[in-house]
Amino acid sequence: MENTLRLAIQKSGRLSEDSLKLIKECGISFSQGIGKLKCEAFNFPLEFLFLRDDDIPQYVSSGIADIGIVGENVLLETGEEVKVIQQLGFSKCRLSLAVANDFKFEDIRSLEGKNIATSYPVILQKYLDEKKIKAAIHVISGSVEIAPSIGLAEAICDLVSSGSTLLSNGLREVEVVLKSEAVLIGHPQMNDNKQKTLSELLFRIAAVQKAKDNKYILMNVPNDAIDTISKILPVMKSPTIMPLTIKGWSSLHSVVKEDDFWRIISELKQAGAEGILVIPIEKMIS
Ligand code: PRT
Ligand code: ZN
Repeated sequence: MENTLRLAIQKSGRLSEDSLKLIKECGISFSQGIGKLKCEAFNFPLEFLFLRDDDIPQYVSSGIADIGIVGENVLLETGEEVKVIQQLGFSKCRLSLAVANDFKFEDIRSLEGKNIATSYPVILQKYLDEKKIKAAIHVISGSVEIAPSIGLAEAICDLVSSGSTLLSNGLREVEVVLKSEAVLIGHPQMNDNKQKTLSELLFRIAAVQKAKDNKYILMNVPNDAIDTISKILPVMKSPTIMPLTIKGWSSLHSVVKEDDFWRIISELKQAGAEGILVIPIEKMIS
Protein backbone atom coordinates (compact mmCIF):
# COMPACT_ATOMS: atom_id res chain seq x y z
CA MET A 1 0.00 0.00 0.00
CA GLU A 2 1.17 3.48 -0.93
CA ASN A 3 0.49 4.91 2.51
CA THR A 4 1.98 2.05 4.54
CA LEU A 5 5.01 3.12 6.56
CA ARG A 6 7.84 0.70 7.20
CA LEU A 7 9.19 1.04 10.72
CA ALA A 8 12.59 -0.44 11.62
CA ILE A 9 12.94 -1.40 15.28
CA GLN A 10 15.48 -3.36 17.28
CA LYS A 11 14.79 -7.08 17.19
CA SER A 12 15.90 -7.77 20.73
CA GLY A 13 17.77 -5.58 23.13
CA ARG A 14 17.42 -2.55 25.33
CA LEU A 15 15.34 -0.56 22.82
CA SER A 16 12.89 -3.30 21.83
CA GLU A 17 10.48 -3.37 24.74
CA ASP A 18 9.97 0.39 25.00
CA SER A 19 9.71 0.78 21.21
CA LEU A 20 6.93 -1.82 21.02
CA LYS A 21 5.24 -0.41 24.12
CA LEU A 22 5.08 3.04 22.52
CA ILE A 23 3.49 1.62 19.37
CA LYS A 24 0.92 -0.31 21.45
CA GLU A 25 0.11 2.80 23.51
CA CYS A 26 -0.63 4.52 20.19
CA GLY A 27 -3.47 1.99 19.79
CA ILE A 28 -1.66 0.03 17.06
CA SER A 29 -1.98 -3.73 17.37
CA PHE A 30 0.13 -6.44 15.77
CA SER A 31 1.38 -9.94 16.36
CA GLN A 32 5.16 -10.18 16.20
CA GLY A 33 5.50 -13.96 16.08
CA ILE A 34 8.60 -15.69 17.42
CA GLY A 35 11.74 -15.12 15.35
CA LYS A 36 9.90 -13.19 12.64
CA LEU A 37 11.80 -10.40 10.91
CA LYS A 38 8.73 -8.66 9.49
CA CYS A 39 5.09 -8.16 10.43
CA GLU A 40 2.15 -5.87 9.69
CA ALA A 41 -0.08 -3.95 12.04
CA PHE A 42 -3.77 -4.98 11.99
CA ASN A 43 -5.35 -1.57 12.40
CA PHE A 44 -2.85 1.01 11.10
CA PRO A 45 -0.84 1.27 7.86
CA LEU A 46 2.42 0.22 9.49
CA GLU A 47 4.84 -2.60 8.72
CA PHE A 48 7.61 -3.61 11.11
CA LEU A 49 11.16 -4.69 10.30
CA PHE A 50 13.01 -6.23 13.24
CA LEU A 51 16.76 -5.55 12.96
CA ARG A 52 19.99 -5.11 14.89
CA ASP A 53 20.09 -1.53 16.14
CA ASP A 54 23.36 -0.81 14.28
CA ASP A 55 21.65 -1.49 10.94
CA ILE A 56 18.61 0.72 11.53
CA PRO A 57 20.11 4.09 10.36
CA GLN A 58 21.27 2.51 7.09
CA TYR A 59 17.89 0.90 6.38
CA VAL A 60 16.23 4.28 6.88
CA SER A 61 18.76 6.35 4.90
CA SER A 62 18.50 3.93 1.97
CA GLY A 63 14.69 4.05 2.08
CA ILE A 64 14.17 0.32 2.71
CA ALA A 65 12.52 1.46 5.92
CA ASP A 66 10.71 4.83 6.04
CA ILE A 67 11.17 5.39 9.75
CA GLY A 68 13.10 3.77 12.60
CA ILE A 69 13.69 3.88 16.33
CA VAL A 70 17.33 3.97 17.39
CA GLY A 71 19.64 5.45 20.05
CA GLU A 72 21.26 8.78 19.15
CA ASN A 73 24.63 7.18 19.96
CA VAL A 74 24.20 4.61 17.17
CA LEU A 75 22.84 7.20 14.75
CA LEU A 76 25.79 9.55 15.23
CA GLU A 77 28.32 6.72 15.07
CA THR A 78 27.01 5.45 11.73
CA GLY A 79 26.78 9.00 10.33
CA GLU A 80 23.90 8.02 8.03
CA GLU A 81 21.84 10.85 6.54
CA VAL A 82 18.40 10.64 8.05
CA LYS A 83 15.98 13.08 9.62
CA VAL A 84 15.58 13.06 13.39
CA ILE A 85 11.82 13.39 13.71
CA GLN A 86 11.28 13.13 17.45
CA GLN A 87 13.05 12.51 20.74
CA LEU A 88 11.31 9.58 22.43
CA GLY A 89 12.49 9.94 26.02
CA PHE A 90 13.48 6.32 26.70
CA SER A 91 16.76 4.34 26.65
CA LYS A 92 18.50 7.35 28.12
CA CYS A 93 22.22 6.93 28.64
CA ARG A 94 25.49 8.78 28.17
CA LEU A 95 28.64 7.98 26.26
CA SER A 96 31.41 8.72 28.72
CA LEU A 97 35.14 8.56 29.13
CA ALA A 98 36.24 6.55 32.16
CA VAL A 99 39.61 5.73 33.67
CA ALA A 100 40.89 3.31 36.31
CA ASN A 101 40.42 4.62 39.85
CA ASP A 102 44.17 5.04 40.33
CA PHE A 103 44.68 6.94 37.05
CA LYS A 104 45.61 10.58 37.64
CA PHE A 105 42.98 12.50 35.69
CA GLU A 106 42.90 16.27 36.00
CA ASP A 107 41.19 17.23 32.79
CA ILE A 108 40.86 15.89 29.25
CA ARG A 109 44.54 16.78 28.59
CA SER A 110 45.46 13.90 30.93
CA LEU A 111 44.49 11.59 28.03
CA GLU A 112 47.03 13.09 25.60
CA GLY A 113 49.08 10.26 24.07
CA LYS A 114 47.10 7.58 25.91
CA ASN A 115 45.13 4.57 24.63
CA ILE A 116 41.33 4.63 24.71
CA ALA A 117 39.20 1.54 24.06
CA THR A 118 35.72 2.06 22.61
CA SER A 119 33.00 0.80 20.29
CA TYR A 120 32.34 4.41 19.27
CA PRO A 121 35.48 5.48 17.35
CA VAL A 122 33.72 8.08 15.17
CA ILE A 123 32.06 10.01 18.01
CA LEU A 124 35.18 9.72 20.18
CA GLN A 125 37.55 10.92 17.44
CA LYS A 126 35.33 13.94 16.79
CA TYR A 127 35.30 14.76 20.50
CA LEU A 128 39.08 14.43 20.83
CA ASP A 129 39.59 16.59 17.72
CA GLU A 130 37.35 19.30 19.19
CA LYS A 131 39.38 19.20 22.39
CA LYS A 132 42.63 19.04 20.41
CA ILE A 133 43.75 15.84 22.10
CA LYS A 134 45.77 13.18 20.32
CA ALA A 135 45.13 9.68 21.67
CA ALA A 136 45.18 6.18 20.18
CA ILE A 137 41.68 4.76 19.74
CA HIS A 138 41.33 0.96 20.04
CA VAL A 139 38.07 -0.30 18.60
CA ILE A 140 36.51 -3.23 20.45
CA SER A 141 32.95 -4.35 20.01
CA GLY A 142 32.06 -5.60 23.48
CA SER A 143 33.16 -5.74 27.12
CA VAL A 144 34.97 -2.44 26.72
CA GLU A 145 35.05 -2.02 30.50
CA ILE A 146 37.71 -4.72 30.96
CA ALA A 147 40.24 -2.97 28.67
CA PRO A 148 42.12 -1.07 31.44
CA SER A 149 42.47 -4.12 33.71
CA ILE A 150 43.97 -6.27 30.93
CA GLY A 151 46.39 -3.51 29.94
CA LEU A 152 44.82 -2.72 26.57
CA ALA A 153 44.09 0.93 27.33
CA GLU A 154 44.33 3.51 30.09
CA ALA A 155 40.83 4.79 29.39
CA ILE A 156 37.55 3.67 27.86
CA CYS A 157 34.71 5.48 26.15
CA ASP A 158 31.48 3.53 26.67
CA LEU A 159 27.77 3.86 27.38
CA VAL A 160 26.78 4.40 30.99
CA SER A 161 23.36 4.44 32.56
CA SER A 162 23.39 3.52 36.27
CA GLY A 163 27.19 3.54 36.49
CA SER A 164 27.33 0.14 38.20
CA THR A 165 29.35 -1.52 35.38
CA LEU A 166 32.08 1.12 35.77
CA LEU A 167 32.00 0.78 39.53
CA SER A 168 32.32 -2.99 39.53
CA ASN A 169 35.29 -2.77 37.13
CA GLY A 170 37.20 -0.26 39.24
CA LEU A 171 36.61 2.58 36.78
CA ARG A 172 35.47 6.16 37.26
CA GLU A 173 33.57 8.34 34.84
CA VAL A 174 35.50 11.50 34.01
CA GLU A 175 33.86 13.18 31.00
CA VAL A 176 30.48 12.90 29.30
CA VAL A 177 31.06 12.84 25.55
CA LEU A 178 27.41 12.54 24.49
CA LYS A 179 23.97 12.32 26.07
CA SER A 180 21.72 9.93 24.23
CA GLU A 181 18.12 8.71 24.12
CA ALA A 182 15.95 6.83 21.64
CA VAL A 183 14.85 8.91 18.66
CA LEU A 184 12.40 8.40 15.83
CA ILE A 185 14.28 8.83 12.57
CA GLY A 186 12.93 9.11 9.04
CA HIS A 187 13.99 8.94 5.41
CA PRO A 188 14.53 12.52 4.16
CA GLN A 189 11.98 12.05 1.36
CA MET A 190 8.58 10.43 1.74
CA ASN A 191 5.58 10.53 -0.58
CA ASP A 192 2.50 12.50 0.51
CA ASN A 193 0.54 9.39 1.48
CA LYS A 194 3.29 8.13 3.75
CA GLN A 195 3.71 11.63 5.12
CA LYS A 196 0.01 11.59 6.09
CA THR A 197 0.45 8.27 7.91
CA LEU A 198 3.48 9.69 9.68
CA SER A 199 1.52 12.78 10.79
CA GLU A 200 -1.17 10.53 12.27
CA LEU A 201 1.46 8.45 14.07
CA LEU A 202 3.19 11.58 15.43
CA PHE A 203 -0.17 12.92 16.62
CA ARG A 204 -0.70 9.70 18.59
CA ILE A 205 2.86 9.69 19.98
CA ALA A 206 2.41 13.29 21.16
CA ALA A 207 -0.84 12.35 22.94
CA VAL A 208 0.86 9.42 24.68
CA GLN A 209 3.91 11.47 25.69
CA LYS A 210 1.85 14.41 26.95
CA ALA A 211 -0.29 12.07 29.03
CA LYS A 212 2.85 10.63 30.66
CA ASP A 213 4.01 14.10 31.70
CA ASN A 214 0.69 15.04 33.28
CA LYS A 215 -1.57 13.76 36.05
CA TYR A 216 -5.26 14.18 36.73
CA ILE A 217 -5.78 15.63 40.18
CA LEU A 218 -8.98 15.70 42.28
CA MET A 219 -9.47 17.22 45.72
CA ASN A 220 -12.12 18.44 48.10
CA VAL A 221 -11.92 22.15 48.86
CA PRO A 222 -13.90 24.53 51.08
CA ASN A 223 -15.81 26.90 48.79
CA ASP A 224 -14.10 29.98 50.19
CA ALA A 225 -10.71 28.51 49.21
CA ILE A 226 -11.60 27.77 45.57
CA ASP A 227 -10.06 30.99 44.25
CA THR A 228 -6.80 30.60 46.18
CA ILE A 229 -6.45 26.93 45.20
CA SER A 230 -7.27 27.61 41.53
CA LYS A 231 -4.41 30.11 41.45
CA ILE A 232 -1.95 27.55 42.86
CA LEU A 233 -2.76 25.08 40.08
CA PRO A 234 -0.76 25.69 36.90
CA VAL A 235 -3.59 24.52 34.63
CA MET A 236 -4.20 24.81 30.90
CA LYS A 237 -7.69 26.18 31.51
CA SER A 238 -9.65 26.80 34.72
CA PRO A 239 -10.30 23.75 36.90
CA THR A 240 -13.65 21.92 37.00
CA ILE A 241 -15.62 22.60 40.19
CA MET A 242 -18.49 20.37 41.34
CA PRO A 243 -20.52 20.81 44.55
CA LEU A 244 -20.26 18.11 47.22
CA THR A 245 -23.29 17.01 49.23
CA ILE A 246 -21.59 18.45 52.35
CA LYS A 247 -22.54 22.12 52.46
CA GLY A 248 -19.77 24.63 51.79
CA TRP A 249 -17.46 22.10 50.05
CA SER A 250 -16.70 21.37 46.39
CA SER A 251 -14.74 18.81 44.41
CA LEU A 252 -12.07 20.41 42.24
CA HIS A 253 -10.63 18.56 39.22
CA SER A 254 -7.63 19.61 37.20
CA VAL A 255 -4.54 18.46 35.31
CA VAL A 256 -1.04 19.11 36.65
CA LYS A 257 2.40 18.45 35.29
CA GLU A 258 4.02 15.55 37.13
CA ASP A 259 7.09 17.76 37.74
CA ASP A 260 4.95 20.48 39.37
CA PHE A 261 2.98 18.12 41.58
CA TRP A 262 5.42 17.72 44.49
CA ARG A 263 6.15 21.46 44.47
CA ILE A 264 2.50 22.49 44.82
CA ILE A 265 1.15 19.71 47.04
CA SER A 266 1.97 21.43 50.36
CA GLU A 267 0.59 24.74 49.07
CA LEU A 268 -2.68 22.99 48.19
CA LYS A 269 -2.94 21.43 51.66
CA GLN A 270 -2.12 24.69 53.36
CA ALA A 271 -4.85 26.41 51.37
CA GLY A 272 -7.37 23.86 52.73
CA ALA A 273 -7.47 21.09 50.10
CA GLU A 274 -8.35 17.63 51.46
CA GLY A 275 -8.63 14.09 50.08
CA ILE A 276 -6.25 14.77 47.20
CA LEU A 277 -6.20 12.04 44.53
CA VAL A 278 -3.70 11.87 41.69
CA ILE A 279 -4.56 9.65 38.72
CA PRO A 280 -2.55 8.72 35.61
CA ILE A 281 -3.87 9.92 32.26
CA GLU A 282 -3.85 7.49 29.34
CA LYS A 283 -4.01 9.92 26.39
CA MET A 284 -3.99 13.70 26.29
CA ILE A 285 -4.95 15.68 23.22
CA SER A 286 -4.50 19.42 23.14
O1 PRT B 1 21.94 -6.76 19.10
P1 PRT B 1 21.91 -5.30 18.83
O2 PRT B 1 23.09 -4.81 18.03
O3 PRT B 1 20.59 -4.86 18.26
O4 PRT B 1 21.97 -4.59 20.27
P2 PRT B 1 23.21 -4.03 21.11
O5 PRT B 1 23.70 -5.11 21.99
O6 PRT B 1 24.18 -3.32 20.21
O7 PRT B 1 22.53 -2.85 21.94
P3 PRT B 1 21.73 -2.88 23.33
O8 PRT B 1 20.43 -3.59 23.17
O9 PRT B 1 22.62 -3.28 24.46
O10 PRT B 1 21.48 -1.29 23.49
C1 PRT B 1 20.69 -0.62 22.58
C2 PRT B 1 20.72 0.86 22.91
O11 PRT B 1 20.24 1.08 24.24
C3 PRT B 1 22.09 1.53 22.94
O12 PRT B 1 22.56 1.84 21.63
C4 PRT B 1 21.81 2.78 23.74
O13 PRT B 1 21.23 3.78 22.92
C5 PRT B 1 20.75 2.32 24.75
N1 PRT B 1 21.29 2.11 26.12
C6 PRT B 1 20.78 2.71 27.24
C7 PRT B 1 22.33 1.34 26.50
C8 PRT B 1 22.46 1.47 27.89
N2 PRT B 1 21.48 2.33 28.32
C9 PRT B 1 23.50 0.75 28.59
N3 PRT B 1 23.60 0.90 29.82
N4 PRT B 1 23.15 0.50 25.82
C10 PRT B 1 24.10 -0.18 26.48
N5 PRT B 1 24.32 -0.08 27.83
C11 PRT B 1 25.42 -0.94 28.40
C12 PRT B 1 26.80 -0.29 28.31
O14 PRT B 1 27.40 -0.56 27.08
C13 PRT B 1 27.53 -0.94 29.48
O15 PRT B 1 28.03 -2.21 29.14
O16 PRT B 1 25.20 -1.19 29.77
C14 PRT B 1 26.42 -1.12 30.50
C15 PRT B 1 26.41 0.06 31.43
O17 PRT B 1 25.23 0.13 32.16
P4 PRT B 1 25.25 0.60 33.69
O18 PRT B 1 23.81 0.69 34.08
O19 PRT B 1 26.00 -0.41 34.47
O20 PRT B 1 25.92 1.98 33.72
ZN1 ZN C 1 24.08 -3.05 18.30
